[in-house]
Amino acid sequence: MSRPRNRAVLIPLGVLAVVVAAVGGFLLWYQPDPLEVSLTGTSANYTVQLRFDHPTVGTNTVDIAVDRRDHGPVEVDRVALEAVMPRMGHAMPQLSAEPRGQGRFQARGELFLMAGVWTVSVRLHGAGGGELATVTLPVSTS
Ligand SMILES: [Cu+2]
Repeated sequence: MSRPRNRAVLIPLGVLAVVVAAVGGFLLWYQPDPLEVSLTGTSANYTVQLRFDHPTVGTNTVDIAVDRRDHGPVEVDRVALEAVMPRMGHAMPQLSAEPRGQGRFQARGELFLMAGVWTVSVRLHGAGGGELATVTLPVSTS
């Protein structure tokens, strides 16, 4: 007469199997892009998040999210990036970002001349004047 006891054990095991399968499936499905780099800088009034699809020598795509530190309305209508490599004295021409609405911008172009550590200055222009946020990141050759 051990049947009821077996069933009491089997049901939790079944639930466990479903949970394990769900978690395993999620882990197989969720693979963050290993080349993507996300960095956050701050200016006087804004938090600026830069997301590089792959910071490399050559053409880069950078998604820029500008949010007010006090959560107020974003009054930035123009954003430009300037990359420098202090160690070797390299400075790249300014790269303008395209506005995508609601404090979101996208820049695409040549930012880095060579592999190594680069500093990117984000110039924010708006009704309230100009502000600057800076991030530093390693850049690879490919
Ligand atoms: Cu160099």
